[in-house]
Amino acid sequence: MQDRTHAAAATPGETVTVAGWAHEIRDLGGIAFLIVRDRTGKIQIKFEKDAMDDELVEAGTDLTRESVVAVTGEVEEEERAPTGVEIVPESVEVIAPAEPELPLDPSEKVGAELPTRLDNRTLDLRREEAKAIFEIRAEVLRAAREAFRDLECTEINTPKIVATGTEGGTELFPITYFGQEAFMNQSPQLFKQLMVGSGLERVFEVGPIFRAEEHNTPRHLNEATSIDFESAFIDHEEAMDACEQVVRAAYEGVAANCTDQLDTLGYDDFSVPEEAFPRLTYEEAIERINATGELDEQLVWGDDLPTEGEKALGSDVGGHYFVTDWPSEIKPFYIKDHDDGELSTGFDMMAPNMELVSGGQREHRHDHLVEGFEQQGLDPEAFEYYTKMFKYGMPPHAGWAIGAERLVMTMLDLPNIREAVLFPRDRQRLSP
Ligand code: ATP
Ligand code: AMO
Repeated sequence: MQDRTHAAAATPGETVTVAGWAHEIRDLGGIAFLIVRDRTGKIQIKFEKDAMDDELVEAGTDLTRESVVAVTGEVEEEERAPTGVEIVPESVEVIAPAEPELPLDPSEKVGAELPTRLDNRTLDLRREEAKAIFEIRAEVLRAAREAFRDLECTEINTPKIVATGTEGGTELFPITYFGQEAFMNQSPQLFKQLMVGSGLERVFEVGPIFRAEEHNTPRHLNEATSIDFESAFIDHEEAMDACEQVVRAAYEGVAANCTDQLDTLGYDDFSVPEEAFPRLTYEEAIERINATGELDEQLVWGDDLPTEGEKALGSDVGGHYFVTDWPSEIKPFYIKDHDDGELSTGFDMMAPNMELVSGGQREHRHDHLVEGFEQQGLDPEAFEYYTKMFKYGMPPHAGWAIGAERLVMTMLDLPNIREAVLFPRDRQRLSP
């Protein structure tokens, strides 16, 4: 619509056409109001029955909520109107009527249950709170891309249909690829590493990852969005610096550009993490978890950190932090060990009660890499497309991946990761 004016831009004295959804219809007898909502806000349309054509009044008041309408009229100042202005209509057009029974009412103050909302995302995202989350998510990705530009990265896109998995064999989704076994990719890991050996040197990707997670939890998805970074000629410490830079940039972007959305969600104390994220070694982490006394059994060297332990340590530390120097045996084959072989350069970043990032320095020496495959029970031949490039000049390199939904979830303290995905994929949900 060429001549459309947004609700928030309607200025007294002008004759405008607003178009949007019938948010609310209030008939008070001699006077009736239609509230029209668009993405910028709401505006009141006033129908004074005695002073107006019956047809016009009927068009504007005898319609169902959530119908799409276009209203033309003069904008007037009106103290009693919710936004201080209202439109005195000359014409009302119902462009797309809505059925009277809505599966979910966007104007209801109390929201519907999450499954109903997810089944009707279009209507759900007419609610300001739900919409605000996705506007913030978009800002997070915009700010992250800008931070990657500051880091002089090139954005890449890698295949999502692949021949091999990388993050442990049990979590793959198998598919059939022209009669051949294939999988949905769990991570751009191997491809991003191949690119640091190319002329690009430093890359990032924002794209889907697919994991046949066993558990249905509030923080796992079967299709998630991974924000991946990989760079030649840096070590794990510099990778953690870059990670901190990108996460902080995302918070800064939201603080600067999403004040309305934060208001809508009721955050009056949204803050950008100021301090450098502490870097605890794995050994310190298990000692501190054991000292909280929150676990029934004490952790011993070599254990992965259990969810309860992560929570206890998160409350203890209080903000984002890294866990470094993990035992080599519990990190994947592509992570480089420290010289002693016992400890790895792998790291996780916690935010603070759940894992947000994994990364590390990579094994770039061909012979060590092939040995690592064998130690993990993987067939190096299946990965030949990857390992062979390590024979032709692969620089030392490091990188990491942030789960975009976890970043939004932890930033906004959302109770369920599904709040941060338009159309989540979980064990029960394959559509919409
Ligand atoms: P009439 O306009 O013919 O007198 P009425 O008696 O139904 O019709 P009012 O008494 O003016 O209407 O108002 C009814 C209610 O609507 C009152 O509570 C009034 O405060 C409110 N109201 C009137 N005009 C507006 C407006 N432009 N915006 C918001 N609320 C209004
Ligand atoms: P990892 O498997 O730890 O590491 O994944 C990185 C980050 O991605 C997010 N994530 C998920 N989010 C929601 N649902 C899931 N099922 C899910 N799985 C992962 C998390 C997690 O921290 N290749 C390495 C990264 C690297 O070393 O560069 C990897 O995939 O936020």
